[in-house]
Amino acid sequence: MKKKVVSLLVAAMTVASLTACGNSGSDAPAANPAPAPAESEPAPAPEPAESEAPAPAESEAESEAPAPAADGEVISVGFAQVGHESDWRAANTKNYQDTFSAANGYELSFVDCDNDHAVQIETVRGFIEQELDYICIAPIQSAGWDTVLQEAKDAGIPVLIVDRAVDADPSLYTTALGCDMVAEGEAAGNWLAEYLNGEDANILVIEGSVGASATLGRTEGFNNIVSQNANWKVLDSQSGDFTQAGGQEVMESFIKSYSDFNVVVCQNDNEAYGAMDAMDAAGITYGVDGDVTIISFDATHDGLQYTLDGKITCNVECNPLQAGFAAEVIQKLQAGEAVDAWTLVVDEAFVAPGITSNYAVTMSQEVLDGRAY
Ligand code: GYE
Repeated sequence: MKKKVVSLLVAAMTVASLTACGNSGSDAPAANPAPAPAESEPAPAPEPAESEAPAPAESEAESEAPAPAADGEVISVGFAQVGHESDWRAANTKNYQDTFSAANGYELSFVDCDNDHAVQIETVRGFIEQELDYICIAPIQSAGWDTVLQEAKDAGIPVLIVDRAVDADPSLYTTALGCDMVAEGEAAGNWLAEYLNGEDANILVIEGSVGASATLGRTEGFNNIVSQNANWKVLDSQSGDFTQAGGQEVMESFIKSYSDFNVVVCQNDNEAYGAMDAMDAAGITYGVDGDVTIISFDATHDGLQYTLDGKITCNVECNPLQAGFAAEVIQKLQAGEAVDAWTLVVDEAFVAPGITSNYAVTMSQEVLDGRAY
């Protein structure tokens, strides 16, 4: 079907370009696009640098299944997904496939881009050639998007940037949605400062994939807090590519190079599983009763099981159930309504039992039982 949304998009994009200049206390908008209000709402006050997660612009992440297309017409949606690197990604993919189902009135063209930026660009080009109604992109890396986004814009196809952010002018796409990665990194750092209570920290960081906004944002946010603690030292920071094998490999090499560390930050749960395997093999103890404190991100079901078990001491959530937001945007555009430039998916942090924190929820079996991913 062809759209009646083009003129509406011009209005929405104007809002986007007017409102997307602030951010929640960092200076890296690519990794942390500022939450933009709906047209009718006042702009949110900027967050201080050491803030906790910013106030949500939108509702809870877990949304109901979307209503089928109002006019009964099938809506074609292309989704250029990052790949299949992690449990988080698997949950995110399933959520898109469930949400953009035929029963809900969609025809989803799903492409797993296997963490290859060039493949992802060509995938988007293919969606443009097929004249799909909407394109969702979960960007593998934040840079290098201007040309293909311009092509989509020229073709009049609305683009939703989902999960991760792009380093491109917001006028080139319709809307963006996802978690605030800088705030996640700051939450991890703030929790650590509270937990260590003045103790020295010798920190090793296993980063996510190079150039991904999730990596850039979590690194930046955590470093914001490192710089406030004179007795913290980041000994090394290397990419584990958001995979278990990558986390294990990086941790093994860290163990060879460093003998005196007491904190390991893993930028997702799968990397943490690999890091724990490497420490087990080397006889290094970790967790609330061990020598090394592990911080992780994602807070997937298995990651939170390790948190409940006291192995991962703090786990900062990033909710992968985001497809409902994308469907909501598409339904609004279908109805000729304006959409927000940015939708924040809200998340929180969790800590092992026995720990209380101003920055995180203490883990319990109930929390784990309620975890859908
Ligand atoms: O943390 C990681 C995944 O972009 C937020 O990508 C996402 C990250 C998530 O591979 O597990």
